Amino acid sequence: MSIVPHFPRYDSRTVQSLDGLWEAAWLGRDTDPETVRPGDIRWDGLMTVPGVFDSCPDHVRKRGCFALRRTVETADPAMRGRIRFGGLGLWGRVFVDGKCLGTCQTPYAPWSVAVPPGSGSRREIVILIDNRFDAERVPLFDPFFDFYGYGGIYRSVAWHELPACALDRVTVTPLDLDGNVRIDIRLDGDAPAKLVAALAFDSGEPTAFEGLEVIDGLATLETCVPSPRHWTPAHPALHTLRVKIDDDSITERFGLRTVAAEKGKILLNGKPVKLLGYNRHEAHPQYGPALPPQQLLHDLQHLKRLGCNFVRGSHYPQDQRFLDLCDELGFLIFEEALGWGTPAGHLADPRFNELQEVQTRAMVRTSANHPCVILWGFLNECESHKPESEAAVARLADAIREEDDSRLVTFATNRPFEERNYDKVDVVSVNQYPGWYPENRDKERPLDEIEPLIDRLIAHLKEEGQEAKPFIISEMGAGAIYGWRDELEAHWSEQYQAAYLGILARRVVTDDRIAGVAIWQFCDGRTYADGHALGRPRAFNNKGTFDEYRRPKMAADTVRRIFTGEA
Ligand code: ADA
Repeated sequence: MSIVPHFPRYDSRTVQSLDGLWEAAWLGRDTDPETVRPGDIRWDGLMTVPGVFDSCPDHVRKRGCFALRRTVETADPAMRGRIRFGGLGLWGRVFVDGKCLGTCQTPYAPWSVAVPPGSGSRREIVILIDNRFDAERVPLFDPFFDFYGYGGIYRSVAWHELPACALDRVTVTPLDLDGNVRIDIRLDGDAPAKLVAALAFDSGEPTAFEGLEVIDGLATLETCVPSPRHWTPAHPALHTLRVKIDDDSITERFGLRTVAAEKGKILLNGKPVKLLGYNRHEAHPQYGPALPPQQLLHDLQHLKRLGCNFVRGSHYPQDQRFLDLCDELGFLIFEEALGWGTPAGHLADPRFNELQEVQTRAMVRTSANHPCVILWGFLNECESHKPESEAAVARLADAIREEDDSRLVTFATNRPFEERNYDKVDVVSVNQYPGWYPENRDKERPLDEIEPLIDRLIAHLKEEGQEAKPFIISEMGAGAIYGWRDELEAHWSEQYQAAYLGILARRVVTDDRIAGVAIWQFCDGRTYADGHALGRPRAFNNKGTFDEYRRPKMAADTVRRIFTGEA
């Protein structure tokens, strides 16, 4: 098992990890980041990368501008470079040797900046981070999102030195279960009209492909993987592909499996699979979204023990290290672009839609080789009952299918009875909270709302002509305060949550019309620290089956017994 460095690997170019300690400076709550010049900054602090400044003791809960600085010694100063970020937020700007090279407006999404050659081998990198909510600067993250919007570098950063024609990524798309694959070689830089590439699978000898036509930096071919092994949750076999061109090489890891939707079922390698799992935020009360690798692994180990095979990566592109682990442990993943409760006004805004498309394409391109990813999504709980949603949803669904036609497209709706976009998805995903946010507050036993609501959903999908599509419950759940066990067994008690998830889990495993569930949610997570926190005791979303330190509540055992078939 290998977690660092993750794939892809570039073994014939210089790559340096920029993770570690950086100089730092807090620039204030009122600073306009547009006016900041690196030469004016007084460096008086320290910060780690990855890391979020607003969880550090000196800056907890501050919103404003923060700067980071370090140098890198390049192996060859004449070479151009690229700095790759796994994800940052909420807004970031990169300067190299005092020159602004790029601005990131897509929180959590993979992102990179091109760096022209410098005059010497020592390059100075300065990153500005801003975590203020700002409709202009950060249109994709609204203050009403039900998870804390941290400021910092969430994931690993690396410096690459690039030849004139470099390999960006190579995507391997399984075409069938016999090992036939389509290979897309994406170049970065001066692409030739025809490409010569040597391809070697696993530890095999390279085979040369000559005269590959390059269109817009992309060369495509089809071939067959020797000794193909299928990737399944029970036996997650993985293959590697090394591609070598003149001055560069890349090793990608992939899995051979197919995904399809048929007669209301999700088919993995042609066989129906029921998705049993959780929504998971990348969150920890002290590190925010910058989780140490050990935590990523622990989270998956907890989920395995519960009998889960599925995670919805709510509500943003996932950490590549996490997806590497999911590939290795055999989890199935619903990866979605950043979004939460998007109002119709945003959905009608061209700039918002443009950035949505940018982050969605970046997510798909970056995660395309992970066999664990079977569903792509976006715009969690947008106002999909309003006409403005139609073009926005169509645009993202089309963009995904253009990037990758080998997975299923979905998005989580919380307007299932007024939904206007069922026609655009392969899988219907519904978020609902019967028995938690009650339809009728006077009802003596709110738990009795759960099953009738599921019945209504299934009947409604049939009326809408959506019966043939797999239907998953992409969110449902109840809050419980860790340690609060009470004889009334009311809302917020561990008993109420355990009873709730017991009803839900049992219904999902026994009902053929339900293709899967992502319970809301794996663990408690920080959220609103303002007036919205009135509905969120402790300023946490407490619907975790585990608390924020991953301590199990009563419901963990209930779910485990049902998902593992013990009860
Ligand atoms: C929504 C949303 C989640 C969370 C949940 C809740 O469905 O998608 O992020 O906010 O509600 O806890 O109410």
